[in-house]
Amino acid sequence: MLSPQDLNAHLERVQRDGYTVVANAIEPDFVDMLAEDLCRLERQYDIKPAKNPFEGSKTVRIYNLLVHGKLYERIPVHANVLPIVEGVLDHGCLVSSLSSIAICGGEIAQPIHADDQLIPIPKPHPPTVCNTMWALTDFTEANGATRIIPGTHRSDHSPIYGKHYDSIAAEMPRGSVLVWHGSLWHGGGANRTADRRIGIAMNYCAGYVRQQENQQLGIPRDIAKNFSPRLKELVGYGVYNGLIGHINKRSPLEMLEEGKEHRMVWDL
Ligand SMILES: O=C(O)CCC(=O)C(=O)O
Ligand SMILES: [Fe+2]
Repeated sequence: MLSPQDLNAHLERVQRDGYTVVANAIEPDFVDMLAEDLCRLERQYDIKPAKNPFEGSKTVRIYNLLVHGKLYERIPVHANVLPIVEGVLDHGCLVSSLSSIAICGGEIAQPIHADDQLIPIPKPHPPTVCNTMWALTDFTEANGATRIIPGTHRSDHSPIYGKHYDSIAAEMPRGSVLVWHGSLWHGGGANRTADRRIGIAMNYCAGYVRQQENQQLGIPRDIAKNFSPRLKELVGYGVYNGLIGHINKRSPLEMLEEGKEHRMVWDL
């Protein structure tokens, strides 16, 4: 569990550098279970690299992980990571997307980009996106650790797609989590080893921003109904500031929890 001092130090780093690394944030047995289950999904659904310049030609990505079992429900709410994201965005933040990214040997570096660059508002701006990368293997410069350019979250523009920029590798041991401001310039690294670099991309956005993966339509209601109360809010069944996301002045939580009423902005 993060101490208040640790939390503050991480928030200061995100503000100053655009990123922070939470070393050994995830329980080793949880890391094992996730790595193993991702292999199962890859086999079961015969998932292959997407083969486009952004997602790579030797990178296996599995999206919408919250439909694939209880194990994944523990990711968005993890106590060593979520408080940092809530500090960067606020408590009304949302799951924007939850996917795995396994970079296989021989993959080239992903183009440097900012995860919020398709949101057309002038930069720099307060964080509207806060993304995290869980290391399920060690992340090294050789195996494709995420490349980052510290401080670029304060730039007045996004990087030019496809252009070379000098960057550093966010190396971290297995079980660690990289957290960054959505405006930070970064990209997946090249993998020059024979082994996979496996990560979980646990991405969040502000409660007033559209989620990248449509969680309310992408997760069957029968699955969302059994989520923890916090996870229900995080996937979008809450209402931001008592207003944004309402249905006929009622919280969408009432779609999952029959008979329960939730306070809205009009009730204050
Ligand atoms: O795989 C990585 O390290 C980063 C991936 C990434 O930044 C993205 O797909 O947006
Ligand atoms: Fe990215």
